[in-house]
Amino acid sequence: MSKANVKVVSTKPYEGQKPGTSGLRKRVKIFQQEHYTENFVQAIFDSVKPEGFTLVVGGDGRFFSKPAVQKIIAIAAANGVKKLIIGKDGIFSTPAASNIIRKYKANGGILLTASHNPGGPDNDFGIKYNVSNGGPAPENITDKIYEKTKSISEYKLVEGPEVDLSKIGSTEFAGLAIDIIDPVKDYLELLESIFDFGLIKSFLHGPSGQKVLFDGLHGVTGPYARAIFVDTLGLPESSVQNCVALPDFGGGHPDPNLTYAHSLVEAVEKGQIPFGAASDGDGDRNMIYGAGAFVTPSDSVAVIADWAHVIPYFKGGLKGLARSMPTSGAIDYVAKAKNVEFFEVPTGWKFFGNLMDAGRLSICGEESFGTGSDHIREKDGLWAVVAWLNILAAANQDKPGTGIKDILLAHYKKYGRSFFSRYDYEEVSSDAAHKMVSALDAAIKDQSLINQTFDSATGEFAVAQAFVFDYTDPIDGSVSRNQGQVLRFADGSRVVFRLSGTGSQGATVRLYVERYTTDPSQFEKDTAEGLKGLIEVALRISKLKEFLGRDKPTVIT
Ligand code: VG1
Ligand code: CO
Repeated sequence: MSKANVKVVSTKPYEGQKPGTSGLRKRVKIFQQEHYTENFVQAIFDSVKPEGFTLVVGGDGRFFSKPAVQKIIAIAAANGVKKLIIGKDGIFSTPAASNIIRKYKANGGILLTASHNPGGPDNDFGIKYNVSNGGPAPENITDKIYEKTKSISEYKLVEGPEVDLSKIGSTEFAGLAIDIIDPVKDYLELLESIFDFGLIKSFLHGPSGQKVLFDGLHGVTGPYARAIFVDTLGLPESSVQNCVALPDFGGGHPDPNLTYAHSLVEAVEKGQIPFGAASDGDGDRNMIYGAGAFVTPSDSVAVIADWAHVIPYFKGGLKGLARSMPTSGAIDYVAKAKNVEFFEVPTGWKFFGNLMDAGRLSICGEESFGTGSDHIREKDGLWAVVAWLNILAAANQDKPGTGIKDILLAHYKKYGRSFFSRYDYEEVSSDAAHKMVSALDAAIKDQSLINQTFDSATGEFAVAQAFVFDYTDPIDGSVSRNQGQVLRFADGSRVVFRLSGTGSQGATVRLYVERYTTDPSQFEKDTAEGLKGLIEVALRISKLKEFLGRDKPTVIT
């Protein structure tokens, strides 16, 4: 491409282009401001120096994706990128994009998603940079990008006709090679290489086969789910619902939990469907939910780790297990029993990548409905769903009729049960949230809570430890501070306070509560009942209601 084609555009920095837990997420209207998107893309390029790079581009197809892809093409061409691999119509689920980066040895990728945040002209858009291992850029890179956004004065682009994203094949734009590819094919091949599809198929079509329902919540997983459940596993069309991907997710909140995935919950309960599942807007989250049996994400990853030997990909054994800090300790017990390394990392999938690259981590998860393994470097919703089907298929070989609940109860019997719940207080004032955090910080600093006993409806809780979670990456030694405030109680229960890093407006306070028990009479109890007293105590210690002026959380998961 001749330099003459490159147009240099003057611009001014926008405030607040700091990537959060998983990329930059803002309202679409913010991204639509003149130069806003271009500034951020140029800041990425100024940070990673993409001359000669092959980059993967695609996302969950939400509103504003297509214009964003065209902008990226024009800016990439001017910044010396060699090739872009783009999903047809600009589509890649987040796990599929991670796989494409790895499989085609790309230098990185730009993912266009705000994940489970609602989409459409009045909702959210997002841009995330992933590196060559297929995972989200680590903090040293996102910090650099943010610094660049604060001083940017110009960006470069090449003007040219829009690239037709709907045609699979190779093309070019001002010397930049472009491959438009099928977003589903490579991902399906990947899952087929991991799981025992033959076993799953014979189970589902056999005498103890269970009805399956997957809900795509109108997110990006629709076409992927159809390829897996209908085309490959031969299930009827009725085994998938809301699987037409829509740019506004049908006006819904594409987050697979008991509150937002009510379309799944209702259908499962109404039809008494033994195996139900859902995924989020960009396909990296999952919820496993059968009639009368909800699997908490913290339990889900522990069960998958415990049953890993039935999944062909893990036949060689497990390298290590991990969870994010606020996630319950259920998986810790599995790691101990299997005698493998265990890691506790800060919230956000980017922290698992180094451990996987170093060959020390096989399976990991987050309480926020994220589960995955080292087959890619993002959490993977459909991977978790098929993992559960693989486990059920194997369990039914031994004992026909085994369902989700039987697997959970057997797990509790073997390892004990961790009750876990998260309360989210969304879009509260940043000021109020920071005041609450400061008050907790002060109490942690002077250790005044230690040995204090708090009464509750379900007994006493004595504070044993109070600390701020800081993390040192065991591979590269990088340090991430202030990753949440933790209170540990004498009976092993735990409460964590953390500010969200994915919200697009105001602040979101998360309260995580966990209580472990080996008492079999509690294994079938309701989570809310099991945690009642502890939640009361957490609210009292933090004075959360007074600080935030909220009587009830926005969402309970
Ligand atoms: C939330 C979750 C976190 C997850 C992140 C991205 O972050 O708590 O566990 O990794 O979302 O998930 P935060 O900072 O808001 O708590 V997704 O599906 O948005 O890529
Ligand atoms: Co997501």
